[in-house]
Amino acid sequence: MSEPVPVGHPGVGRVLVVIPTYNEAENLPDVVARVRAAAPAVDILVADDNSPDGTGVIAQAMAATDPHVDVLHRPAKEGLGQAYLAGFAWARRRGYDAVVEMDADGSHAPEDLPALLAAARDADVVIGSRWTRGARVLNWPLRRLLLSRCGNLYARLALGMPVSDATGGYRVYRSTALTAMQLESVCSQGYSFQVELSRLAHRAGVRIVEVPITFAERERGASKMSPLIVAEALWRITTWGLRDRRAAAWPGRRVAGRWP
Ligand SMILES: Nc1nc2c(ncn2[C@@H]2O[C@H](COP(=O)(O)OP(=O)(O)O)[C@@H](O)[C@H]2O)c(=O)[nH]1
Ligand SMILES: [Mg+2]
Repeated sequence: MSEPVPVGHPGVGRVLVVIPTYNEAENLPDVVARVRAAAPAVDILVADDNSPDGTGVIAQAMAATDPHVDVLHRPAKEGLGQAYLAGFAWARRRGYDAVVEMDADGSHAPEDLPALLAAARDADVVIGSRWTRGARVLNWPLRRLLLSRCGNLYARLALGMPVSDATGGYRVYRSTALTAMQLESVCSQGYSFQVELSRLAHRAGVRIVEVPITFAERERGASKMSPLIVAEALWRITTWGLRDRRAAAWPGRRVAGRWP
């Protein structure tokens, strides 16, 4: 009798790369092609928020010719966090063993994906880190560098997480970890989603490892980062930090209300 053929990625299983998009028509075809070349066994889901530039139509055309590519058409722009939650739910319904978060603009090199998946063999969550030894950040303006460094420092101090890049968005989550993290409580809309999931992973006690990546500023299209997104992250991190301190000071006392 022949050996069963392993499905998906060795040691990890079936993997879905979720790529959230809003106006990434110039970038998406290249990124999808690079993912397919770097990791031929993974599947890709483009979670598009009805981009006015036709990104969803381009994704649909790619899905029509490649069985490894699918599209989730969402009716309106609701923020990165909500697009990812919809993508994770899509993956769960189809029984994927792990999901990957990856930006559509080329900042997250698909060529780094095999290293992230290799690390996932011995971890529940793998964070592609810009701020560990061996990582590189290319062509980012000083303003963004400072925002990322200060944001990470603040998140680490406020939330007490041993994670060097809690705001980064190039990650692998095993499905079992997502279940343990209880995503029903997630309330972030923008980029604070990454910090929120780092916090939930830390609190759930799952194994988190960081792998150095080469992060490069996008060459085409515009960033969707805005002062509102920064304000949401600042407010949420501060509120989580205060709640954690209150819970530590008064163990057993229930904190009223929904998590911020
Ligand atoms: N579906 C969806 N994707 C989004 C939204 N906002 C940003 N993105 C995507 O999230 C990724 C990161 O966004 P980007 O603008 O590059 O952020 P930056 O790298 O921090 O400047 C890209 O793939 C964007 O297209 C959104 O509201 N909905
Ligand atoms: Mg970007």
